[in-house]
Amino acid sequence: MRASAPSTRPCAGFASIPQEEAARDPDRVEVDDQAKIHNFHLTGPGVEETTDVARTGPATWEVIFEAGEYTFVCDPHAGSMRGTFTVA
Ligand SMILES: [Cu+2]
Repeated sequence: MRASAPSTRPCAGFASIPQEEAARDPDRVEVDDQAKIHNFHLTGPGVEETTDVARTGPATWEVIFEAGEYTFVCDPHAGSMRGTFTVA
């Protein structure tokens, strides 16, 4: 079988993926949940991760942060245990 040189025309399925986005490595978020009455719930552009309220111990998430505002909250105590940060 003879291989041909790749076309310079982009393949339709990949044409919309920006080069810099395709090459990005995920960030690692490490959570150490030390109580059975709390959790850690992180949401924002492209991210939806949470620990279980009744479970304790470490959790590691691989996420790709995008520009925008992210919120972290303890769901049972969302009125007081919460915060935000912005990814520029
Ligand atoms: Cu809590």
